[in-house]
Amino acid sequence: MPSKTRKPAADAPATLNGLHHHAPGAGRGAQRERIGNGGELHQEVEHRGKRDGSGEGDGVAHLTDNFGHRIADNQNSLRAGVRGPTLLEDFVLREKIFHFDHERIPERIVHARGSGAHGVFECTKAIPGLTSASIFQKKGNTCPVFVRFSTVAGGAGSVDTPRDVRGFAVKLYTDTGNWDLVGNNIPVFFIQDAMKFPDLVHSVKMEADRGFPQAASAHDTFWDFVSLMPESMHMIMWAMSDRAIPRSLRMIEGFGVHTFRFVNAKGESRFVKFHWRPLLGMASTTWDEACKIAGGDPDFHRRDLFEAIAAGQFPQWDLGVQVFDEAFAAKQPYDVLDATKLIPEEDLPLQIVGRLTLNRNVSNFFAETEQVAFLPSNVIPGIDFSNDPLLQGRLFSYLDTQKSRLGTTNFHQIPINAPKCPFHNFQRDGLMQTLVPTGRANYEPNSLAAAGEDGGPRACPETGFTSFRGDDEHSSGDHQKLRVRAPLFADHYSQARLFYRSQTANEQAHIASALVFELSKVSLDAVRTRVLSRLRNIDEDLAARVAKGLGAALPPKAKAAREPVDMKPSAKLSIQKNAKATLQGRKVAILFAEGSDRKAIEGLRQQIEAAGGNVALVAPKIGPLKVKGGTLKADGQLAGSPSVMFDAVASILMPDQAKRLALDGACVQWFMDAYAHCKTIAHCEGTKLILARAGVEPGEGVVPIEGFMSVGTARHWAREPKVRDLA
Ligand code: HDD
Repeated sequence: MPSKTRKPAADAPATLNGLHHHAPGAGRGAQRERIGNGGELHQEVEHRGKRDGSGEGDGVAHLTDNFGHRIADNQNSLRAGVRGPTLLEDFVLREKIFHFDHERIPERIVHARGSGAHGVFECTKAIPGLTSASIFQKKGNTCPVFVRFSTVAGGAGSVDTPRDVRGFAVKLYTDTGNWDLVGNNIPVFFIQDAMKFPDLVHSVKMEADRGFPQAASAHDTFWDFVSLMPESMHMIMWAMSDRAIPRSLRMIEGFGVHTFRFVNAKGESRFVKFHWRPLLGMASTTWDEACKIAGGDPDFHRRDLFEAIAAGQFPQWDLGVQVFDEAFAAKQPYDVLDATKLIPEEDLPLQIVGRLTLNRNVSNFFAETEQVAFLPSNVIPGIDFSNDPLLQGRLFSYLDTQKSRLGTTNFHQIPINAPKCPFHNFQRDGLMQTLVPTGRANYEPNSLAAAGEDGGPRACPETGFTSFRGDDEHSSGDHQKLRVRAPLFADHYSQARLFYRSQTANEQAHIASALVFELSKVSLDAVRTRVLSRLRNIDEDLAARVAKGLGAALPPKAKAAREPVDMKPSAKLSIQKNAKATLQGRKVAILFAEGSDRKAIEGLRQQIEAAGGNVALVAPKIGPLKVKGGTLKADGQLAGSPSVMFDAVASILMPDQAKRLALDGACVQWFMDAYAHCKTIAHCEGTKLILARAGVEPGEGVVPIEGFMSVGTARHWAREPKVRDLA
C-alpha cells in the first residue's frame, strides 16, 4: 500500500493575519490574500504565477488540498490493487468530491440572472447644500463601485434577452460605508406596497404546477395577477415597451425608483430621486431580434459587457438627481411615496452630480457577481429613506434573503460585500466567522479602556448615521423618528429600592451577601466602586453592608438620572413572605442504618407521601439491610446523597449505629449542611450524638422525629444568624 506523505511547504505563500486563500480559478499559481481584522481595510492582493521557490513546478504552484497538503496525483483515486475498490481513506478524492457537491448556493428568488463589473464613481458636482454624504462634498471625490445588472424573472442560467425589467444594482464603497442603490432600468414599479411583492413574483415566475415558462411574463398567472392589480398598469406600459428588450446593458438607464431623502449637515432634508444616464445613449432591439438573439447567443448581454470592458471601452453613466421639497410634492397630482409614479423631468429637471465608469471585469464570477449582496438599507449619512411602503418592505427583505442565500450573518465579510472603509463593532461569532477580534470588549458600554484594555469602538453622535426625524404632517410629534427613551425611563432606582425594601431581613441579607460574593470576584476596582456608588441610590444600608463585606470604602453616591421615589413595599415581591407550608413537590431524606426500626421509617414515609411529599431512604449502604422488622433497601448511599439534594432530613438510627456514624465525616457533614441551610432536621434519640458533632443546636426546626409533620419542609431562617454572618 503506498504510504501518504504530507510535507509542509517550507516556503508556503505568505499569510497575513492567518488569512490565506487559494482563489479557485484565479489562474496559474494565483493566490489571494485578504488583509484585515475586525475592521481594518480589506484588501485583495493577487500573486500570479508565484514561484514557491522549491525548484519544483517551473513557476506553477503546487496543487494542494484545502489544508495545504500537496497532491501527488490528480487523476487516479486510491484503490486497493490495480482493479480493486476505491479506499475510503482517500482524503484527496473525498475532499474534491465533497467540495464539488456543495458548489451551488440558492439562486436569487428574483434577479437570478446577472452580470457584474467593477468600476469607479466620481462626484462631478459638489452638493453639500443638499446632502452631507461625504462622496458629494467635493467635486472629484471618488469611490470604488460594483454594479450588477440582471433580468428579473428568469433563473440563473436563463437567456439574457427576454422581455423583462433589467436590474441595475450599484454598490458604492464610500469612505463612510457602503451605499447600495438597488434600482431597475425602469423608473416605476408594478406594485405600491411590499406586501404584494411575493404575489407579484410568484405570478411572473414559472407556473407553480408545471415549471414553465422560464424567463417570460407571457403566461396566465402573470397577466391574471396584473389584471387584478390596476396599480401595475403604468409599469406594464414600460415593460411592454422597448425598454424591456435592451440592445446592451451599456445602453440602459437606471433608476433608484423610490423617493429617497437627502439630508444636509444642518439636518435639513429634501426628497430625491436617482437616475443613471448612459453616455452611450439608450438603444433597444426589436422583439423579433431579441428572440433570435436568445437562440444565437443566450449570453448576449453578459458577453457584450465583458468584451467591452476587456477592450477598454468602459461603459459610463451620469448620475442625475431630481431634488424637491414637501411643497413641490404636495402640489403634484400623484403621491411621491408611490413607486408606481415618476416625476416628469419637464416638471423637475435632473441635476447631474456624478459619473459611474465600469472599468474592470470580475475575476471570478461566483465570488463576486454571485455572492454580491445588495441591501437597500445600506445608506450613508446624508441619504435617508422615505416612507414609501415598497421601499420600507425592501429594507427588511434584502438583509433577510442574504442569510438564506449566503448562509450566514457574516456575509458582510465576503470580500465583494465588505466595506472598504474600516468597520468596528461588537458583533461576534456566527457561522463562517473569518475575523479574529481580540480582547474581551464584546459589549458596550464598558470601561475596559480605563483599565488599560482595548475597550472597542464607540458610537459617534456627530458623524454617525442619524435618521431624519421627519417634518411633514405624518412625522410630527409621536410620529417622529427618534432614538430616545421617554423621560420616566430615566428612573432607574425607585423599583430596585422597592424590591429590596420588600424583602424580609434575611432575604435582604442574602442580596447583600450575593453582591459581596460577586463583587469580590471582580478584579477591576473601578467597577466595584461604581456598583457601590449606584447601590447608594437604592438603599444606603445595603450599600454600606456590601462595602463592609468587601472591606471597601463607601464611594460617593452616583448621580441619578432621575431621583428615585419611595414606593410602598410590596409583600408579593418576597419569596419568604409568600412561602407555602406544604410538602407537595418536596423531597425528604430519611437516614437509616442496619438495625433501624422499619415500622417507624415506613410510618414516617407514609405520612410524608400522604401529604404529597417524596421520600428518599438514605443509608450508609444500599442494602438490602437488615432492620428491625425485616429488610430495607436504601434509595441512595449516604456519601452519594448529600443533604443538599433534599428539602428536609430525618434520621431513625439505633444508638450503636449512631455512635459509629458520628465518626463518619459524610454523615456529620450531612447534618451540618442541613443545619447550615436552615432545613428541618427530625431526629431520633440516637442521632443526637451525631448532631452534637455536627454543631447542630436544638432550636427552631431541629425536632424529634415525631414532630416532623408539624414542621414539614419549611426553612428555618431564624436559625441563619447562627450559621452565617449576615451583618
Ligand atoms: Fe428587489 C433583488 C430591484 C422591489 C426583494 N431587486 C433585486 C435586485 C434588484 C432589485 C436590481 C438584484 C440585486 C442583485 O443584483 O443582487 N427590487 C428592485 C427594485 C424594486 C424592488 C427596483 C422596486 C422599486 N425587491 C423589491 C421588493 C422586495 C424585493 C418590494 C421584497 C419585499 N429583491 C428582493 C429580494 C432580492 C431582490 C428577494 C433577491 C436577491 C436579493 O434581493 O439579494 O430580496
